[in-house]
Amino acid sequence: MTKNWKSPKQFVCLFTQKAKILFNEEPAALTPKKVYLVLANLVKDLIYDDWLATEQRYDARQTKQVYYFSIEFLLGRLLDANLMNCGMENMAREGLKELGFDLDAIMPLEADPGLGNGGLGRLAACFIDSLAALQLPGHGCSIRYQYGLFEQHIVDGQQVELPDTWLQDGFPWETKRSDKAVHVRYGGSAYMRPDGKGGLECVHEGYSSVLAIPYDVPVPGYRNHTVNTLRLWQAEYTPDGLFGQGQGGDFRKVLQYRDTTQQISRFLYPDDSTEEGRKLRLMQEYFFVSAGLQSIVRHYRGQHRDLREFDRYVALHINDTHPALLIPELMRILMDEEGMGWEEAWRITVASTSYTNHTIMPEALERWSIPLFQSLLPRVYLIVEELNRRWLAAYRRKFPGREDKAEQVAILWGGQVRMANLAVVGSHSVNGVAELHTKILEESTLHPFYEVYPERFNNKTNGVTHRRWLLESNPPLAALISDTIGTDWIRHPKKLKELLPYRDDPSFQEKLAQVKQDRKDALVRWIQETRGVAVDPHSLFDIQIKRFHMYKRQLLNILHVYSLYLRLLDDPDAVPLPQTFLFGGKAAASYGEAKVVIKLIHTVARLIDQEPRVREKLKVLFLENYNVSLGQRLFPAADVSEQISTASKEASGTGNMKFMMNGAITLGTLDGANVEIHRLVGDENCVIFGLRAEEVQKYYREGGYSSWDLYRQDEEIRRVLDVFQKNPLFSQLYEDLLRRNDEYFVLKDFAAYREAHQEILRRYQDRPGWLRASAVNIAQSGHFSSDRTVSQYARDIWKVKPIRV
Ligand code: Z16
Repeated sequence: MTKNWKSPKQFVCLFTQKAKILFNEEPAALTPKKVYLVLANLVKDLIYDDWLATEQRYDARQTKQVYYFSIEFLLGRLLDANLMNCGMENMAREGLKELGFDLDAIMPLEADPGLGNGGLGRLAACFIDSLAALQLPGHGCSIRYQYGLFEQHIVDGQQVELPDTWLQDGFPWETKRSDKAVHVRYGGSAYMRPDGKGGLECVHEGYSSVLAIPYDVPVPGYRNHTVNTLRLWQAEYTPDGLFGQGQGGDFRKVLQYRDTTQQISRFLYPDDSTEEGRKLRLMQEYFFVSAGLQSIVRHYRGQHRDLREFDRYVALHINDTHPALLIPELMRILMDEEGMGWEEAWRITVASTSYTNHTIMPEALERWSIPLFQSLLPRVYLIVEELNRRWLAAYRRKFPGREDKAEQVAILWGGQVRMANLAVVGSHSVNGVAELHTKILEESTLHPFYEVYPERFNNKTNGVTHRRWLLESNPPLAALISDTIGTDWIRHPKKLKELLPYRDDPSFQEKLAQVKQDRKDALVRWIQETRGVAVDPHSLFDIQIKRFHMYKRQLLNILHVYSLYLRLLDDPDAVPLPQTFLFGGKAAASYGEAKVVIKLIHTVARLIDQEPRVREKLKVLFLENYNVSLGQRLFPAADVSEQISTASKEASGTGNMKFMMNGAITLGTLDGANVEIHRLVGDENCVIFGLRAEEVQKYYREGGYSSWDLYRQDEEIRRVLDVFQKNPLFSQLYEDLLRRNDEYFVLKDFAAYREAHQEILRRYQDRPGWLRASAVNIAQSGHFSSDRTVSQYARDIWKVKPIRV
């Protein structure tokens, strides 16, 4: 095996060999997809030696390692990223050229690994990239879903969900490790009995067991020989997994067991899905947590003698509450399998575990019905029950007579298991994902816990990997930056600040303008080729791409576009320059209102396209199936970044950071990390509008405002809402805004939003001013690299240090 490709010639030789091994074909006979597969396998060969060496080094140094548990890892394509990290992109390009292939035509053939649905999953992917880049010993742990979130098609302006068959042609980056399989138990019954030594022991019997098989994906650092691991677990049926009943001859039970088992790692469920699939989702959560922990403890046992030192060598992180069962599961392993007592096991569990909260939306805080939980996980339930008993007893001693408060902090209450409370009680660190979000956690959402454990709470503002979102997605901008300030910013993104002195430099501005135009032209060509739609590359590109959710207020955006349409009908000069409004994002299959907003966007788009007086000035385009690879085309082409959530609702946002890195100007509310973007770039370099978080929360406390009054007072709002007459479907939105009193303050913020857009147009017409703002945003975006975020987690929470390989 070779450490590196020394020349394009050697590449051609290795490629030819690999094509023979994999497909028994000459390179010239390969289909483009096979070219991708051969190349991916060659790149994996490059990584293998370092992968093994990294593991050996961690073991030899007995270093503390982090395991980041997340139910999603939204990786995006890996060929480009891996070539970049190995520094072999040019060699591959040259070599392929000699063989008659074009690397840029091959890369889009890779299916997007769709193991996530939005911000939380993409954050996890950025974090493992940064861990490896910083040479930190940290690994990901998740599920190998056979189908990702659905593939979104638009039919007649409406979202249609098709299965995302990302695994169909295989996933060349993974390695199956059957030898490391473990068993995960479900069902049966559990009870305590005397252990004959004066104590109690637990008996768990009649359970079924599922085989968990790890598939490992290498995570290479940026040209540093560190290769960490993302371990994805797949559920498999085992003939002897069905306790007792298989032999009894009830074959229907056996078949049913086999079906359920195979369902466990079949689908990724959208976060906000309804009843359907809830039980499977709970099975999934326990599945990867139990499998992951068992393999971690087994590895630990091979390295160290004393399990009481577990927390010195292992940090376990739970990304949102989905992996929170890690807490009772670690207790189970330490007590039932390792014979530890409750106190000692609890000390180790809390000392090892840390938790990140990603939302304050009450409906997104997970709760499980106790009967479901208990029947599926009887042993784990006993532990949660005991934990709840001890925790509430201690809490009541501290706040005697305050049952109102005890109710808020209980883990078991009202027939439900509350996962957020479990996560907070069982972790030594609880963090929010932006300053404002952490403040709201401390002051309201998790306030009763903050009173007891103020030292556990801390903020870690999100970040994104500038390697993927700038270096890989926007090569011309990366080249301009490197020509201007050198290449140090790639390893030290804070150094992007060295661009600040160039913000008014006419020659720099000229080049920056060219780069933006070049990325807009590329996007326009791609839209023309793949969607058959023409877009004016010289119009202002205003982009909102993210999951569809009412709090994110795509509705505000499209209603405003409709108001522009109405104004242009009256006065063709009402808008000073042509604008293109791009939308992208999926609505959860069960989220009716969000799907109606998608339909509304298409309706407005059609109205505009059919109106000659308007279509020269306005264009609305919904790009279907928004995913990581589409994002990589869109962020670089944006002039304006729409970040318009109802203040207090968006925990952080991370798209806002990707736009900023690519020189777009934020048009946003003071919500999530927008607050920090605004503080860094100042009023001159972003446009802020709307209610502040405190005002929103005050309204909520006082029962809201009257949207009817606003409707009566504001003529433009009245005219705009007549768009709802176009289709009876939209009556639901009308209900939301007026009869149900505009929960997300769409109408309340409308006038301020209109003003903000006018401000954007004024600024855009001042070219030097706009380019300066763009430069300042790029220069300040280094703060939002996930390298900064992950270093803070490593130092403050995980206590891990870099290890050179
Ligand atoms: C998710 O993507 C987020 C929160 C959540 O509770 C569940 C999911 Cl699947 C998002 C937040 O909405 C977003 O503000 C934040 O930037 C992102 O998580 C990463 O922290």
